[in-house]
Amino acid sequence: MLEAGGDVGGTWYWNRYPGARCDVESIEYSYSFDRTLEQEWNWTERYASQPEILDYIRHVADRYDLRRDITFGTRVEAMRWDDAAERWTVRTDDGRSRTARFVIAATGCLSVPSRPAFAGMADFAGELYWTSNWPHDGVDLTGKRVAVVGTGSSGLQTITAIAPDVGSLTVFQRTPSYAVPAHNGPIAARLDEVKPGYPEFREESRLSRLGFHCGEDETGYYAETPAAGVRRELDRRWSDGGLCFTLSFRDVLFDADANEALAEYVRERIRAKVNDPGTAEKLTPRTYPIAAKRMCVDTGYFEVFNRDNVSLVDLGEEPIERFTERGIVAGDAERAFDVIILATGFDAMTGALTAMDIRGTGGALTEKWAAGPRTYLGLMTAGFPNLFMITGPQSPSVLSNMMTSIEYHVDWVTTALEHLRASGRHRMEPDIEAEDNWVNTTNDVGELTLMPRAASWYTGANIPGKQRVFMPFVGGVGTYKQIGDGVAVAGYHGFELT
Ligand code: N01
Repeated sequence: MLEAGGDVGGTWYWNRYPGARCDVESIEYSYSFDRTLEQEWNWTERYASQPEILDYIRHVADRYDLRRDITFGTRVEAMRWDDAAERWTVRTDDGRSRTARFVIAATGCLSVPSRPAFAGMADFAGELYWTSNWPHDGVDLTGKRVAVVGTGSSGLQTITAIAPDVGSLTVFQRTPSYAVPAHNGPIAARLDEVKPGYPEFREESRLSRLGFHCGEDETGYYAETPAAGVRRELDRRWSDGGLCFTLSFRDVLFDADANEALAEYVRERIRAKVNDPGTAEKLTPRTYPIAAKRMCVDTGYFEVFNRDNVSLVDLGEEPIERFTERGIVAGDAERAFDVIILATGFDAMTGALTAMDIRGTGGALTEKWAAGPRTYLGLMTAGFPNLFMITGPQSPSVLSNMMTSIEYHVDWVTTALEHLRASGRHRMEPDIEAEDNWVNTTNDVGELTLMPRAASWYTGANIPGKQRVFMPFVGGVGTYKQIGDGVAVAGYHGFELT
């Protein structure tokens, strides 16, 4: 195993910014592969904090003695397929090359930060940090004049956490986010409830739409629900908290009226939380359907703007012109800062794969994917034999509980490798026809929804020059599992095994 980080943890190793926390419930966002492990570990909160998740991952690495097989601090730069030898040569940044029959790219969906180059950035004399690569020793922000650029999940959590400590906080917002309350809290009672039936609970998650429980069976259609019932359901989902709010009705992602009802409900809540009507309006999302960009889960984010030390800059009105030695010029004003924090997101889903120079039987992956990723089931791509992806593009991945989706892919790949070995074969690759069909299927299902209507990282819209195409499979985790299981049972239908 080759790992760029200095230790295990991936996302939770790098993203150590203040307030970092998972917005999938800890009871769901954990490994299910070992029943003893899931019984032993006790989460403390409904939504686990970054330090607690990192502790958990370290515990798992120690418990199964995984570190002995991991080379840390080593980044893969290039991979080349040798068709005669039927092996990959993998070159790393330490100058070494290794060969392998099979390669599994478990490189993450949100692991390559997007780092916009603002003019004059190098001139800034204060401290500059990226949430996606936060210093391990932490940063003392007490009493300082701080700017945060970016108001996605990372920005929201950072802003909420640091506001009480900093001298002043200026938030630079390009697009406001829809956010639902977390209602975080202790979890002991819920753990006692779930643990005795954990295997069944996990199986339900694997067959659900998002890879975690959202009471889907009780969900109706907005179009068939009377106004009072709509209100009751939204109030109930809001007081439950968390991402399941987006599953209040089955048609939220398909029916513009249903979507607008949810969006308007959230806007009303924002207006109720923010004292100054002008600031509330700026914080109110209006330009894209709710849930078409990744929803945020917040703990007092909007209320932060009622504090005297917090102000909001709407980049629509006052675009960032440049950074200076003292701070940031936006609109006509230069604002001075001691610290600038950039929470500007990631080159999502394809970024980690295209950052490596991967060459298969017919050329480079970057060329093959120039007009968007092309995969079969998000697991493999034709022309790149024996290269598996974990939560690759065109699988549910980022639209799901990543733990459920990661475990499913790991199991699927493991079973495929066992099958190859048992049948005396050593090469696997998708048929181009199966791949084309899958690409068309994921695009068609995506187009049925409102999701492509937002300029989101799901479509690559946040990366200048990246081809805009809706990348995840939106058909749901359970449906995807049924398809993936069916393909395997049918002798890996659509794959060529030799
Ligand atoms: O990144 P983002 P993130 N000038 O891309 C803005 C997961 N996650 O790190 O919306 C000015 O969402 C950009 O503006 P706009 C989760 O899946 C989970 O916050 O593109 N602003 C946006 O506001 C999440 O969705 C958790 O107009 C610029 C922000 O920066 C995903 O990771 C926590 C800009 C980027 O938001 C990514 O979240 C954190 C520019 N040049 C992350 N470029 C939890 O589980 C970008 N922006 C809680």
